[in-house]
Amino acid sequence: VRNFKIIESTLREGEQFANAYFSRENKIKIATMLSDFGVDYIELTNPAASPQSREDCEAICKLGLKAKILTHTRCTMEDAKLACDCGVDGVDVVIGTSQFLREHSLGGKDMKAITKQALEVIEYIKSRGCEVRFSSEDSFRSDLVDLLSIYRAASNAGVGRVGVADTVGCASPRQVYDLVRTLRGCVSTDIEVHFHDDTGCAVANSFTALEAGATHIDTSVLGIGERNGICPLGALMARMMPTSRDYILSKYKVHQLKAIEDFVAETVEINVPFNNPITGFCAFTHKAGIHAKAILNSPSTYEILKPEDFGLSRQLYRYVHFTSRLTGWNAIKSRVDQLGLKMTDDQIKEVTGKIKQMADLKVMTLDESDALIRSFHLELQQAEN
Ligand code: HCA
Ligand code: CU
Repeated sequence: VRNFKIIESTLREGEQFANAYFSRENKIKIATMLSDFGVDYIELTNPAASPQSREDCEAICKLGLKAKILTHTRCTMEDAKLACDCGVDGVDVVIGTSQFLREHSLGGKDMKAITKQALEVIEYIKSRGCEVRFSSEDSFRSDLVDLLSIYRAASNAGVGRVGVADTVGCASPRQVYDLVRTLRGCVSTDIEVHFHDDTGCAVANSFTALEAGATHIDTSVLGIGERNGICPLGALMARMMPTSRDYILSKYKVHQLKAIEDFVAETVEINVPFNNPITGFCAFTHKAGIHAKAILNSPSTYEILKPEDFGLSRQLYRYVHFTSRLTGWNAIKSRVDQLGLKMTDDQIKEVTGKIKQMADLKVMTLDESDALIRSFHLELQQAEN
């Protein structure tokens, strides 16, 4: 899988995250960082949302970033007009197609009325010289015939991309594969996908969509978005590395990922999750004796990702865990070396035994384990003299 594009929606979907409040200054900083990182598109909140949203959208369009600027609107003429007036490169329009949304959000509109409305809006945006993407909302709970018909109509009307959105996060990877594959056979436009993470499948679904022929993936930094969010940018990078490392490294400055995540986390007042791919605090920490031993010989034994690829130094990350009942003597041997002490293998095994005994009784810190090693070493020296 390669040649896909990223539509980075931290400044749209991400603004729908419960904790998100982005000042103009922070929006500009995030957009600039993302553009430098290499994302292809940056999607901004609908300018119709508020006067500030509109002014911020205009300001970001004027920055002249490398990434193309999109905004995201309802499928109405008023929204479309306002969006085009802001100077965006493209407009992502979306309209509900599932029974749920047509009944509860769109006042009972039928597919015929929805299609007619969509075609008018598409025609208008094109006439303004902007790119246009047409997406259904809640695609996976929509009728397949309805979906394919409206995508076909949008494609005939000349949209550049059609979008599939798992608005409620219900889709499984296999369903995603089937729908995207089917759609791939029906339209010749690009295909964008947008996956919510309610059931933990957003990254897998994004990857599977690419395998099925999708061309554009929606992400946000740390996955922030409505409810528990969408496919995270960093996790997608991680997912692509084993299969497309050269492509990813040639296109995206992945060593900037940590700085971007840290900045967004700070802005929306959250911590980077402990189990975050790549940047979680223990993403490259090895604990069990067997793991630590092998890692010390060769990291690739138990690591599919290289921290160095992401500009993360081994020193910064607690690479081997030295202080638990699972710690093996090879790990302690490397710690003894790091501390600049000299011991025989038998002595190291003995002190490892002491660490394990202590770790059975309490949670040990690195300092405590180091102290234990040092006092053991001191006793050895005293015994010698
Ligand atoms: C929503 C809209 C959306 C749109 C996705 C898209 C969704 O907030 O409900 O236009 O690609 O998840 O359906 O984010
Ligand atoms: Cu969404």
